[in-house]
Amino acid sequence: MKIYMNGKLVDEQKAVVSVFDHGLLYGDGVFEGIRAYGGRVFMLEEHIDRLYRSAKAIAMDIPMSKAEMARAVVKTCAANRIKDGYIRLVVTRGVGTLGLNPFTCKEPQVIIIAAAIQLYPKKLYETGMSIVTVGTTRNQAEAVNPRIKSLNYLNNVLAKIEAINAGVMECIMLNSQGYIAEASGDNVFIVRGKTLVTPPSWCGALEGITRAVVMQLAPRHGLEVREDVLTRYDLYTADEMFLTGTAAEIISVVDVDRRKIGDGKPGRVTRELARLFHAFAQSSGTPIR
Ligand code: PXG
Repeated sequence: MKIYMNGKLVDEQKAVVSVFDHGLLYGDGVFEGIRAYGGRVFMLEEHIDRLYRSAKAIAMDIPMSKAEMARAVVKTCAANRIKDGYIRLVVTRGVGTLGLNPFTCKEPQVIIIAAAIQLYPKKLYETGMSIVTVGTTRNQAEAVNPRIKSLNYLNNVLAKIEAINAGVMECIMLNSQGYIAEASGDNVFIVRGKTLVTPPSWCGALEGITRAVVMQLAPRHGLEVREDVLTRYDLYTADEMFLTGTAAEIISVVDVDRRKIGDGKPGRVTRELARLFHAFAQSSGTPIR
């Protein structure tokens, strides 16, 4: 496998990071997870825009333009003959001293990995997922804003540990006020009749790209979409519920905290949206060449 590192494609064995990189020492950096479908990179511009917003939010200047970054992603996919895959784009603060001061770091490190995708088990897309709400609350916007896709994912890792210890693969994180924020690595939607509702980013949600695609597709197919504050009441009483994410795509949730959502089976609206999403994903994107 060839890895893109700071302008060069290097062998996997040679793609190594310094122990003095603040990405390692402090989780100081930003990242993106991107998909390729049928030889095209899906929503590339949107991912790159979010990466640069995350970098700006942590006062980090990525040492290349957005257009150069897009070319680097495509080049890395081409070098690894990726048609359908998962791309991890990482920008660390770079090498500095052992102290916290990010301004000792000379230059951010840009790393691009293009590999195969690891999804939830296929069966889970047919049966739907069981999830739980967890005690670890989402980071407060005044601390590390959840809109920043930073390398510091401990908040989500702690939530994921709770989920796995409870015997499920994903969880719902609440914000410190008790409102639904998102899942540990996915956004949340509920379906009420012909309306989709998802928490606004100020409730503690990442502005997910898959979430944005769903919000674009739904109104073209007779569904209304709303951002609104949600509580656990809204989840437990929803007709349907699903999660969205680059890796997960659209996955139905059939119970939360062992309470059945709707009739406990993947709902009609969720299945239709998943179909529309796949059709859209297969028919758009930046060609890999
Ligand atoms: N919320 C969070 C906290 C995320 O990390 C999403 C929502 C979905 O956003 P997109 O743009 O992908 O639709 C993410 C992204 C994993 C994993 O292993 C998941 C993400 C990132 C890194 C790892 O499950 N999801």
